[in-house]
Amino acid sequence: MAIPRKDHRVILHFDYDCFYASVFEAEQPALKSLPLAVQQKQIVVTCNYEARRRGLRKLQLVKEAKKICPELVIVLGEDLTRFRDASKELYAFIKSFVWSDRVERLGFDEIFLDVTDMVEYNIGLLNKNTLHDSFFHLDRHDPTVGFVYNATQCHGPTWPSASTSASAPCTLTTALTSSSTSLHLRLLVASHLAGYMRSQLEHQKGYTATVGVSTSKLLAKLVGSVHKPNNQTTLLPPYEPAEHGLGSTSNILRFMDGLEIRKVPGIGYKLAHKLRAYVGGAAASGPTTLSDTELGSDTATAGDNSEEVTVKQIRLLPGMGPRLLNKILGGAGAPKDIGVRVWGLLHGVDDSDVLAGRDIPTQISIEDSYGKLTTLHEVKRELTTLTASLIRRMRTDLTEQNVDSGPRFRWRAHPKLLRLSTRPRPPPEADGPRTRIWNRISRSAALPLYVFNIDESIDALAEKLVQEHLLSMFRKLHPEKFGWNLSLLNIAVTNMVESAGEQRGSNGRDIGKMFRSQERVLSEWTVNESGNEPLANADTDLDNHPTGTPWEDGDDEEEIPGTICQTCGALIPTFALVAHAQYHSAPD
Ligand code: DCP
Ligand code: MG
Ligand code: MG
Repeated sequence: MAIPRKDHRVILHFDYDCFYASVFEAEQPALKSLPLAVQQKQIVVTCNYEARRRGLRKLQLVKEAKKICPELVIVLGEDLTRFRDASKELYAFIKSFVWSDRVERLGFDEIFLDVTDMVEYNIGLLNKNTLHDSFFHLDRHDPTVGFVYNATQCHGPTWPSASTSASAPCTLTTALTSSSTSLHLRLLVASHLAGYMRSQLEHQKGYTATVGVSTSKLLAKLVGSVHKPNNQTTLLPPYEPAEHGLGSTSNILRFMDGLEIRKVPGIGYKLAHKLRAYVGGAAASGPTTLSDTELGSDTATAGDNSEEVTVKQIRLLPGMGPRLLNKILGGAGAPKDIGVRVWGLLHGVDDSDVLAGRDIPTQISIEDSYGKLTTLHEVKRELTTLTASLIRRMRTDLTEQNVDSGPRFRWRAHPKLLRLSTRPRPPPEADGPRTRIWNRISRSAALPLYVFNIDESIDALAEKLVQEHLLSMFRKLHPEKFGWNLSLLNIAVTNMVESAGEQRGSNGRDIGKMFRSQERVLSEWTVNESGNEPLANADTDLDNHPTGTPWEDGDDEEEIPGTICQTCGALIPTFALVAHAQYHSAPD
C-alpha cells in the first residue's frame, strides 16, 4: 500500500537536556559540576548528566539515588513556576530565529520548528564556487545577519551514521547526485541552522538541547533522540524506497523498524499493550493470517506482554496492514480509522503541521498527588491551596496590563468551565503488574464569574470558590461521607474563550453585568464525564485522542453541554436557553 507523505517541509525538534536540572543550573552555575537531582515527592524526576554519569536515572526513587550517589545534591522541584518561566523564555528565544510563526511547544521542554522557508531561501543563495565558505542568512532584510558554514557536508551526526552507513555520508556531492537531491540539500542546510541555534542557546542562555532534523514532527522527534545529550541527528534520504532494484530501502523504514513500538508518539501504553499481546499470541499459536484468525478481544489480551516489540516485528507479521490493526486495536472508544493511522505511524508518516504558537493556553490545570487523603477537612484544605495557585496562574497567564485608561488589567481570555478531577486509589487486589495510572473521575461546572475580579484577594476568592462550588462538586464525585482514599486532586479551568479584539483598551464587557446575570440565571448544574484523561505532559496515545494526530491535546475535547450566551458569556444549559434570553431582553 502506497503511503503518501508531505516531505517538502523541513522540521526541527528541540528537547532540552535534563530540563528541570538545567533550570537550577542556570540560576546557580556552580551546580553544573556537581551531581544534581530534582526531587518531587519521593522521586528524582530528572538529574543532570554529571549524576547520570554516576549511574542515576530519571524517575528513580530518591532513596535509591542517594544510595548510588551519596554526594548527590538534591533540589526540590514541586513548584513548577521556575520551569514554566524558563520554558517561556527559551521559547521566545528560539522563536526569534525562525521566520514563520510555526513554532510549537510540546510540554515544557520540547519545541518543533518549521524552517522550510529559511532553508529554501538559503539554498537559493548558495554559491557553488564557495560552498566551503557559505553564509547562512538569518534575516531576509539584513544580509549581514547570519553565520558562516561549510555547505559541503552536514553539521553533526546523521542517521544512518557516516561511518556505518552503507549509503554515502552526508556530503554535498551525494546531495547533488542522489535521486533525492533537493531533499538531501534541504536537510544538510537545516542541520547547520540546528547547530547554530544549539550553540546560541548554550552561549546566550546556558541551556543545551538535543535536536532532530527531518521532514515531519514525528521523524524529527524520533531521530533527535539518537544522539543525546547536547547533540543533533539528521535523518538522511532516501525517504522513499527505490521503485526498482534491490538494496535501496527507505531510510525512514529502516529507522522506524529498529524502534520499540512504545517509542513512537501516538502509540501509547494501551496500544502498545495490545500490539505486544498480539505478537505474543501470534508467536504462541504460530503464523496466522487475517483470513484464518478470529480476532476476538481475548486474543488481543493473551500472550506475553512484557516482551519488547519493534516496529519491524509488527510490520512484518503475516497479514499485517490497516485492516488487521483495526481488528487488534479497535473496539469501544477507539477511533474508526485507528488501523490506518497506526499503520501510517509505523511507516513514519505524520502530516501534522507545526502549529503557530498561541500564547493563550487551552486550559490551566493545577494538581497535586497525595500519599493519603481521607478526610473532608484535608480535602478542603488541599482544594483551597490548589485553587489559590490556579487563580494566581490565571492572573499571570490570562491577563495583560491595560495600556489605555481604565482598569489596570484586562482579561485576554475567559475560561468557561471549572473542572474537578480526583483519582481514587484502587483497592490493592486490583493491582496488576502495571496498573493504569490515569483512572481519574471528574466533574465540570460553569466557572463563576467572580473569579475574574482582580480587586479581590486570591485567598478570599479561593475560599469562596471552594465553599460555593468545589466542595459540592466533590460531594457529587464522592457521595460517601468517608471511605474514599484519594491519590490525586486536580482543578482546571477549560473552554477558553479569547476576548474579542475590539474590546482592547475599552476593558471589554461590563463584568459587573456578567456577574449579575450569571449569578441569577445559573443554577448549579454539572456534567459528569468520567475517566481517561491524559496527564498534562504525559505521552500522547491515540487511545486518548480520538480525532487527530499523535500531537493533539485531548484535554481540549470536552463537550460543552449547552450554549455560551452571546450577551453575557455564561454557559447556559439547553433547557434554560429561552428563559435566559428573556432575562436579557428585560430592562435592567
Ligand atoms: N518531568 C516530570 N515528570 C515526568 C517526566 C518529566 O516532571 N514523569 C519533567 C522533568 C524533566 C522535564 O519534565 O526535566 C522534561 O522531561 P524529559 O523527559 O525531556 O527529561 P529531561 O529533559 O529532564 O532529560 P533528557 O536530557 O533525557 O531530555
Ligand atoms: Mg528533555
Ligand atoms: Mg522532553
